[in-house]
Amino acid sequence: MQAQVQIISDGDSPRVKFGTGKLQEAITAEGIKTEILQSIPTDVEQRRISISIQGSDWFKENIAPQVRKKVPEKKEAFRIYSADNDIYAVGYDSSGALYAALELAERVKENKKLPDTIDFTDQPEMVLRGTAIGMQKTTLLPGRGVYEYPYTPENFPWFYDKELWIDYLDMLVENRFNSLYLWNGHPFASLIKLKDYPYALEVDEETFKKNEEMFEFLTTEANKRGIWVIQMFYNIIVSKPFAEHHNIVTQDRGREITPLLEDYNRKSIAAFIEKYPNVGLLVALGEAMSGIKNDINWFTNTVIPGVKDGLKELERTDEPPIILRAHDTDAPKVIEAAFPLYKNLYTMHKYNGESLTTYEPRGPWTKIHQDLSSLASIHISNVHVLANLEPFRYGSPDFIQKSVQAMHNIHGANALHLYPQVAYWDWPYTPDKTEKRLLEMERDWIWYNAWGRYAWDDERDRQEEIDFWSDELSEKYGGSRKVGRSILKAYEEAGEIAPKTLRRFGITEGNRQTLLLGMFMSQLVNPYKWRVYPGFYESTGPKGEILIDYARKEWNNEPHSGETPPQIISEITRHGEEAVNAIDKAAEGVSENIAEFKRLQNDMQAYNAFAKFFSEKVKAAQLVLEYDHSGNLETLKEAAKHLDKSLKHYRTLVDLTKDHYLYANSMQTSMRRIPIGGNEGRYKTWQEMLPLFVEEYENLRRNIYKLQQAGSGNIKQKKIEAWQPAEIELLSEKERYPVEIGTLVYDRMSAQIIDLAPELNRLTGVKFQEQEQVENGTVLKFRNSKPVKVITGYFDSEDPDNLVAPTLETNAAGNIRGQADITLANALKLDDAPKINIHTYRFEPGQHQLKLGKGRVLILGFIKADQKIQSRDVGVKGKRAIDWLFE
Ligand code: ADA
Repeated sequence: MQAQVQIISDGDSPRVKFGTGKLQEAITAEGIKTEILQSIPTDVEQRRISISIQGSDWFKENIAPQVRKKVPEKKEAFRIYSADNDIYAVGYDSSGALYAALELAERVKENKKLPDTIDFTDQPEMVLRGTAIGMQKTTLLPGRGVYEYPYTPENFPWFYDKELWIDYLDMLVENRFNSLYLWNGHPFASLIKLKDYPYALEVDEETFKKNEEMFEFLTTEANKRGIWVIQMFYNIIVSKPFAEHHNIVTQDRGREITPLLEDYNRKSIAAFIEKYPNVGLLVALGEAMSGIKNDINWFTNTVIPGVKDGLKELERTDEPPIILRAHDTDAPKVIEAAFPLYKNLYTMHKYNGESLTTYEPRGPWTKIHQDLSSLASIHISNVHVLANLEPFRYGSPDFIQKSVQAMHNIHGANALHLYPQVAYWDWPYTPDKTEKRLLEMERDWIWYNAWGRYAWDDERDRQEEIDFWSDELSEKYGGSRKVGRSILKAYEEAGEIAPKTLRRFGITEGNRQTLLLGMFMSQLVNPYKWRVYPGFYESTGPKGEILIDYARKEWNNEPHSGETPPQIISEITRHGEEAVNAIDKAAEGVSENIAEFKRLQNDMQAYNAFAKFFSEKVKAAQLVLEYDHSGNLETLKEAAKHLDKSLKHYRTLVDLTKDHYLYANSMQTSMRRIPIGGNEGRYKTWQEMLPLFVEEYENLRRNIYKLQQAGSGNIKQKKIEAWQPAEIELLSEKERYPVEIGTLVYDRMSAQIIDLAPELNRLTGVKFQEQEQVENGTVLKFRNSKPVKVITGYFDSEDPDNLVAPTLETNAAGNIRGQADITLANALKLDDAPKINIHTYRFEPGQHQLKLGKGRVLILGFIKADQKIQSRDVGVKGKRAIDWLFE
């Protein structure tokens, strides 16, 4: 039979060709016979569809001037129109033509036929719309640091699975994503060989070839779909064999930039540009280096020259974009210093940090976005690790649409970079406990659909959006539009819970915290002991009060302002209930994808149980804080009742998750600290957490009992033993001092110890010169024959002359010696100094150098590493924190 429709397109453009193929598939699926031609025949009668790029040679030869219509002059824009009986799908560029073909294919699918007449123009708002894939794993590889994962089939079997890539890339193009980022610490040693550093390569010959082949495959397939592949890397990391060869470490935040590091990295970057000319670079000047001077130096003297060297080899005179992340650096300063050398710089910054918390961002983090978007032509908003959404299903189009609006209107961003909704560290899987692991791209289809849809156009009418999503959902799960509407409601109600809870009660948006596992009472009543991430409260939500401020104001009868804790707990419990009601209502009409629907339903129940658990806990915490002001024991007893209730809901959460989830958080290392350390992959399920929450309840009960026994007097505290000091050999020429009342820790009278925690009584400190520490930092050299912990005292203040304690939000390696948590809060009092918190660094036997950044910090001595030490708030300065009630 003769073809009924002829599709005519420019076969030389891979994107046009790909779009043409997809359109043909859609038309053929409706039983219409098609043929593809390369040029427009003049003598046939069939209906013709041409797909073309406006202004191209092909266009000029094939599209008659009288049927040409204007396409907006914007990258990726397109117009589809009919004239006579023919259809013209014209793109401003090849991506525009691709999208025109796909749009037409979509319409054919929907209406089961080609349109009779049409004139439709479209163009994207966000110019880059990309997704992230972590070439990373849930745990560290033996002997390697964070982000150090060579590209090998053992580490990433899925990376070599071409079918999986095709599915993923198809999903991306369907949602009109046009960029794909691969994240890794130091990818170069898996992808290029250097003449001067042959030993740097960290994969075998066979793997190297496979990697070349996969990059070729991936970039070619991506390009067909209008997708630009971008490789991300962290600075300064070197490969393991390179480090071993030169007897250095692979990464060290405090390291100096040496000619060797410079040369190796510059050559790596140059070779990468030369070999993979279509792959972009995303640069993180952080984590494994520090100090703005170093950052600027590295970017301008190593990264940019490396890119330029590569371009020169290729005899290219254009400047492909280099994307700079604002993470852990002062990006506006770096960009300003780099502009004279390289013009085509894009910037990127995290949207709400490493969580999704608000569409009303403000504060210092918004300022970073605004500064960057006013400097660079393209500023990308990065929806980074979704630490507060793991592991349940998230798909609130309403929240997502408003977030994209905030990216444009508040931050000035014009591009999006999206992380997977869950399990970034475990891609391509989800944490669902199913017989066959679910693929994240499939489970979280709505996540990709929604962000892609609004990145393209965020000004869509809400009512029409409700209909659109209701239809999408009813198509997926069967049932009427009403059924779809109920599912949408469930998603949107549940979609408020984690954002609201984290921004009002969390310690950090960073993946240091896994919100949905819950929080301890101490974290609610004494959050600063858990090191609230500076800027978090001010940036990631509307103005409001955290619980301790709220309780104080209540007690003082002061007016409240903004979002309050009681408001949020009443809202989240309502959202939880509404979500469950809506999903249960939908359940009656669902007829397809039933197993997945049940999992979704279970997630809604889990969110509901979480909201109830959390709210009861907040009520308890509020009463505990009230007791702290009033001393009324009855209030504490009330608190215990709420805590008991919260446990009941937590048990429900355990029941709902134990057969449904493998874990809550995909980063399963000691970088996870809240609610509790995730060392060796522990405490990643609700079941594992439950006994700890029971214990804190029992501790409270026991302490109430003791308080009651003591009548109005104070209860007798357990005697606290001093930590056992350890023998070490100090290799730095330094004076030592006994850590006791009256000692001077610096050479000035006001640096005198006037009170201290009994734990510190037997220590012998190491004296440093204050000015020397502020200007050059602290270096402590010692030798030990048994494992020891170095006891350090960090000043709790914003004075830039004091060293900031290790911050995991910008330094994922900041806990490799167990130093990230405060071991003793408020543990030492000097005559004239802020509170001092104790952090400890563990060292195995050997010779060591502890290098700390610039600023005051106390080295209070060494203790035997394997003794049991209890973390607590000592309260030597000011009032003792109330969280002792839970110890
Ligand atoms: C933090 C976080 C890491 C990673 C990093 C980044 O250090 O803990 O997991 O996301 O930020 O690159 O932004």
